[in-house]
Parts: sequence; C-alpha cells; structure tokens
Amino acid sequence: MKKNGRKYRKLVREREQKLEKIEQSIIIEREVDGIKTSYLSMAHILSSNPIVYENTNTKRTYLERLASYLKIGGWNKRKYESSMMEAYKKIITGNEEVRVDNGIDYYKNLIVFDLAHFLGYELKELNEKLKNVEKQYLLDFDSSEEDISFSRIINSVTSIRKLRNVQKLLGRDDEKEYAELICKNLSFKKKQPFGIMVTATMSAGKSTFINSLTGKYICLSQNMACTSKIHSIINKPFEDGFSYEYDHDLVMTAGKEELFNDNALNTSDRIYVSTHFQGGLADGRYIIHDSPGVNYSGDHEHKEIADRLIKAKKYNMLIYVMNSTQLATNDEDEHLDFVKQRIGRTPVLFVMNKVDSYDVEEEDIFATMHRQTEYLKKKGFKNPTICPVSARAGYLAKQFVLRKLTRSEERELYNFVDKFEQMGLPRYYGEKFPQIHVEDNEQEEIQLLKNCGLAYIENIIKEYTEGGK
Ligand SMILES: Nc1nc2c(ncn2[C@@H]2O[C@H](COP(=O)(O)OP(=O)(O)OP(=O)(O)O)[C@@H](O)[C@H]2O)c(=O)[nH]1
Ligand SMILES: [Mg+2]
Repeated sequence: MKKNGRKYRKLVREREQKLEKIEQSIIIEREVDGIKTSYLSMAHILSSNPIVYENTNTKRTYLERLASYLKIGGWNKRKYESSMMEAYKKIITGNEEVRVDNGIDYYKNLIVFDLAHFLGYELKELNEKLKNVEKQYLLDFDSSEEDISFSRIINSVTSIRKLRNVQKLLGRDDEKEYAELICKNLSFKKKQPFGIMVTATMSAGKSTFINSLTGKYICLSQNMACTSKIHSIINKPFEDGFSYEYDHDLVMTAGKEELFNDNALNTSDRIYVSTHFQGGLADGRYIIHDSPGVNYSGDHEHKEIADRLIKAKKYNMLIYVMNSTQLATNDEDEHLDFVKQRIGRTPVLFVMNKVDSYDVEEEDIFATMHRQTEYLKKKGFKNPTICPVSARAGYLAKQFVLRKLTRSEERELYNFVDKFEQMGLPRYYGEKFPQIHVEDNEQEEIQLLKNCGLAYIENIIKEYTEGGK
C-alpha cells in the first residue's frame, strides 16, 4: 500500500479513531462503590406502568413479588437493586390516585420488564438464578398458551433487536410503551460517556452554569463559597420526573433535602447526581463535574479537591469559567497557570460568565473578549476562544420553557430579554464560530437562550462530543 495514498490515510484515520474511542472509554469511572455509573444513567420507566394507579392490594402484591424475585436471585442486598426497590415502593405507594382495577395477572409481563430494569439490563451471568426466579414466577402468575415466556422477555433486554421483536408480540399499548422506554435506556447505555470538568475560581458561577446546562436546580448556587465537594451530574435519556443521588446512600427519588444537604456519613469528596438534562444536551451521555471554587488565599481543602480532579483527568473536556465582574485577579492568574500545566491535550473551552452585568451602552463586547483572549494567550493557551454567557439568564429561560418560574424570576427574565436583545452576542458567535448555527425563535423568552449565549455553548459542546474542533 502506498504511503500517503488514500487507502493508507483512511487506515491511519480509522486506527486513530479506534484509539480515541478506547481512550474515551477508560476516561470515565465505570464504577463507584460497586455501582456501575452506567446504571445511574438509566431513567425510571415506572411512569408508564399502570400499577402506580392500582388499588392498594394489587400494589402490595406487585411489590411483594418483585421483592421476592430479588431475594431469590440474591440481588436484594446489593446497593443499586435495594435502592431501586425503595424508589419503587415510594413511587408506587406514594401515589394515592386509584384509576384502574386490573388485578395482578394484568402485570405479568410488566413485572418481568421491571425485574430486568432492576438488574441494569445485564443478565448474561445470571442464568441459574433466573431459572429459580422463573419457578416462583410461574407459581405466582396464571399462564396460558399465548403467553410470551418469562425467559424470552427477560432476555430481550440484552439487545435492542431482541427487544423490538418482543415488543411486536406484546398485546397492549402500555406494554409496548414499557418496552419503548427500555429501548431508550438501552440505546443510551450503549453511547460513549462524555465527561466535562467545570473549573473556576470562587463564585464565578460554575454551579449556576451547570444548572443552566441541565435546566435543573441541582447544584447549590449562592453568593458565598458553597460547593465543597465534587458533584458529578449524570444525564438520563428522558424525563422521568426524578433525580438520583449517590452520597453514601443511593436515593433514586432525591428531593431538595437530599440534593442540598451533604450526608455526613460520606467520607469521600464525591457526590453523584443523575437527572435528565433539558435543552441542547438532552441526548448525550454526559457527565458534568462541578468542583469547588479555587481560592488561593482561602480554603485549602477546596483547592486540593479541585486540583486532584483536574490532575486525574477523568474527563474529555474542561470548561474554564471566568467571571466577567472580576477579571484577571491573582487567583485567576494562579489557577490558569495550574490548569495550563496539567491539561495536556485535553480541549479547554473558556466561558465568560455574568456578561449580563455589562453596560451595553458603555462596553464593547468584542473589545472585552479580545482583551481577555490576549491575556489567555499570554498565559500560554493556544488559540483560546471565549464563549460569553449569562448562565443566570440561560437558566431562567429554560425554567420558562418548563413553566417553572416564580413571579420574581419572571421579572428577572424580562430584564434579561431586553438586555440581551441589545447586546448582540449572536453576532460575536457568528464571527468566532461560523460553523455553529442556532435557530431563531419567535418567542422572546426562548430566543433568550440564543441571545444569552447558552444555546451556542451547548452546540459547541455537542460539536466536541462528535469529534469536531
Ligand atoms: N448576574 C449574574 N449572576 C450570576 C450568574 N451566574 C451566577 N451568578 C451569581 O453568582 C453567585 C455565585 O454563583 P455560583 O453558581 O454559586 O458560583 P460557583 O462558582 O459555583 O461558586 P463556588 O462553588 O462557591 O465556588 C451567585 O449569587 C449567583 O446567583 C450570571 O450569569 N449573572
Ligand atoms: Mg459552586
């Protein structure tokens, strides 16, 4: 084969892509305390199971049978499965609205799907145990000639093709929908995870920025040093209405209480949270790490935690958030040096947050970004491009889409709408990132997602995920 010939170049390119894939797959932690992180990126499927609307007796029987299958298989003592059982109990018994009275036999297929879901759709090594479960299942449920067998259903979740075949055989819409949700979980699980580390000096708005990317108030943000552990936020394939949190205990129906209070029993510096990301990043298997703000004169522990994570390099991309109300401070200077020394070839995206604080009449956004770019070049970063954003405005615009704004947030949002109509950020992005296109929207509140820079940043991240530069 000729060197530099087309075939040779293709081969080299293919080999590089393969290596890159392997590299990526070892970057992200596969397990945390025996729980696979891929399990944490599966959404609850229960919302499509009418068991939630059953009478108390049927609900109780359903839960008892599920629990007995876990016990027979010996999975009830494992953290993930037992937490899932707790969540099922809470979701099923927590709903008091009775809408259906189908009787327990109605659920004979759905319960098998649920068991498969509990086991993370990974069943290869479980055959012997499953045979014992099947024996009990056959005693529990009436069977007939037309039934799809227990083993056919449970094995179907090992591949999308098998699952699609079983889905065709299912008689009812709710069963087909259940299989559809599992399909979504399965195809999501097959995607390569993409890790993003977010770092900055104190109070630059890292947590607010991550909340704007996820569209959820997941990371505590306030006007004082507040993030003290590394929060890894994992995307789920679709909205199931729940967040999971792993902070010593795994809670799969986490509310504010769990999310905003650190568990004293957790002696590690990590907390994992899973939720569905609303907006531009909804489809990717992202893990975003929120780290404590680095303050060189203040809390050394925070700095150590953040430094360790940057050094460990378990991410595919680093986002460095700068605070446009506090540029070129000593802390920034030192932190940039640290990042520069450690980052190697990992791509860095610079985000200039809080641009809503600019006076549009007095300040020229192009000139400010240019000055900051020159500063980053002096610090040794090659071709740095800065993405201006107002994370606060982006977060509020997403809350508007989700109809979750309070009155005072609404007022804040309309202030931002006016301000960003004048600021002209799309012109800046059009010039610096000509390959990135963001559609306009007639509704001013949704247009704010574009005008405040957030929609551009989401698209830029997506480009990186897909291998673009
Ligand atoms: N005006 C404005 N304020 C913002 C923006 N983003 C964050 N803030 C405010 O800045 C303060 C700090 O925000 P956080 O998101 O907690 O910052 P952080 O970098 O996570 O802080 P630490 O974790 O403590 O280092 C809060 O009062 C936020 O409301 C923004 O885009 N515009
Ligand atoms: Mg924070």
